[in-house]
Amino acid sequence: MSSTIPHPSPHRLPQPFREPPALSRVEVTGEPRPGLILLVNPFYPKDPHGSFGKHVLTPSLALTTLAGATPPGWTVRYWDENLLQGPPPFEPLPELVGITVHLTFADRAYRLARTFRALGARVVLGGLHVSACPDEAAPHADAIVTGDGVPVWPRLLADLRAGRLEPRYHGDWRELPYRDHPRPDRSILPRSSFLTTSSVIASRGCHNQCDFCCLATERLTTPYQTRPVADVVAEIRATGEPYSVFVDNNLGSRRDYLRSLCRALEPLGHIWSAAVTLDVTDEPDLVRDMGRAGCTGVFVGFETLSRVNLEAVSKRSPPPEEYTRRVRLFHDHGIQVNGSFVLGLDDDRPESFPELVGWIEAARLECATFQILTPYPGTPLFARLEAEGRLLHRSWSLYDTAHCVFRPRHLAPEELEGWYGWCYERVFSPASVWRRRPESLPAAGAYLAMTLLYKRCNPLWSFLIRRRLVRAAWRPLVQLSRLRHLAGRRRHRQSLEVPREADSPAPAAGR
Ligand code: B12
Ligand code: SF4
Repeated sequence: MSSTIPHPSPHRLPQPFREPPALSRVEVTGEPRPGLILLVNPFYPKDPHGSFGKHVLTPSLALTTLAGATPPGWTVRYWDENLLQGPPPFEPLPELVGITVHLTFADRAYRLARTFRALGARVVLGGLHVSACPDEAAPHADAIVTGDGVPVWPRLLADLRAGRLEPRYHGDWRELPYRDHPRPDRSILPRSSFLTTSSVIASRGCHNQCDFCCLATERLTTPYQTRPVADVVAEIRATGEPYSVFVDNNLGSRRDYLRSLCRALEPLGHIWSAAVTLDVTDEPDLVRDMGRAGCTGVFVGFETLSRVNLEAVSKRSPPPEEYTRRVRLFHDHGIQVNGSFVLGLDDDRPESFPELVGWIEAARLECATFQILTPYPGTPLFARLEAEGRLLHRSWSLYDTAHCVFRPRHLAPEELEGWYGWCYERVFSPASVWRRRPESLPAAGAYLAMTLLYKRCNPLWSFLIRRRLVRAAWRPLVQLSRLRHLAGRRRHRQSLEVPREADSPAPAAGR
């Protein structure tokens, strides 16, 4: 084990990104207002190594989905504490407060629940962490919801009206076919606070089952399901946004579905990004279709450069020696790549991290996201590390992928955290941003503007978020990207001069 622990320079984390808004002086005199529902996304501390802008790109779909499933006769309000506008409004006091809970902000969610209940509101908790650890969440709420919230929500509201709210509800993932789910209600969102309110989901589940992924959690293992393509496209159109983010865990899990989606999206002239697994590049013409359909960026879980690591976490993925060629395929079709990497897998050693960053630069990944391996409760990884006596604690707020919460095989925990900071510092440095610029000049200009705003402007983000200027700041860059993408597409088509039916699945078809 190396004794050299890298010490990345300390980052200042402004107080609003570090601490939740105070709840100490909450006083409410009135009774709960009948029919008023408040949906809350609790505060979580931000990672000083990452971009603060990341948290205001798109809203999570959990709360808009519940709003969409709310029957008539209720008024729904939305509050996201991460938008830095203070704690949720307590006046008028809602009849019901619904809080979404992830493990990193479970403590904050419980604190909010306690406060609202003390004032006389009823509180329902749901979300990933409630599904993973229902017994922990139950004492903090009047009711908890595990599994799919959509089929349960109208039932729960009817029970509340009838005065027979139950302490636990479970939504089976197959209870309501995915095609029959109501559309999320985005009218509750503060539009100016997000880059785009068009976060969209088309599928759930994944053909892989990596042992660290939350999809491997008991009660969260969803059968693979897709929404009808026409519904997804109509929903995107209705948002009126130029840019959408697919929040599917893996939009590329079923390639025939992705292909149909691309064909239906192409005429919209819209741009979008999505998480896909690298194996979509098995079919180069699918990547070409993605580019033509407006895909400007993909989030790809490469995870590691080590084959041993890939096998150990049961990730079925193309081998690392093929990564560069496959990245190039995305680039050839105007698609930027944000690579996601898990640090601290059992085959990782101190020399793995400089090697990884070296590869990221050589392959010119436009963006990289690092996560320290984190055992989410209920996953096979959690069970394994627990059985091996390698878990350091169960302080969930530190299970945020920026802290090492287990004993890595070949590194000390603090050494791994040091390498994590080092990787971000290197990849966000001006020299590295420059080295990874796209080869074409216009693309490089857009990339540099976006990257500098996203990665190098954390003090500015604090100002933009508080003043609700996020959308205004991003919008010109988004429009520019869209116009550039459309122009590129037109040039591409002209240079090919072959009708779509004649397209060959060979890589050359997209060049
Ligand atoms: C959008 C998103 C973000 C956004 C916004 C997150 C936020 N909290 O606001 C951003 C980019 C900021 C983000 C950041 C991070 N994220 Co994130 N993110 C997502 C993503 C892609 C989509 C979330 C979403 O909209 N899902 C769709 C909704 C409909 O599903 P859902 O939330 O499960 O809700 C359903 C049920 O759970 C239930 N439900 C949910 N809430 C409630 C509440 C009530 C009252 C009821 C009744 C029911 C209910 O009903 C809903 C409908 O069935 C998910 C992956 C995914 N596809 O879910 C990852 C995911 C949630 N993120 C994850 C992680 C790890 C992170 C980061 C730590 C990553 C990082 N290294 O920075 C940070 C930390 C942020 C944090 N502490 O939350 C993990 C969470 C793992 C875990 N076990 O907690 C996920 C699952 C990705 C993954 N596969 O690993 N994320
Ligand atoms: S490929 Fe990605 S989404 Fe699928 S199981 Fe693995 S980590 Fe989860």
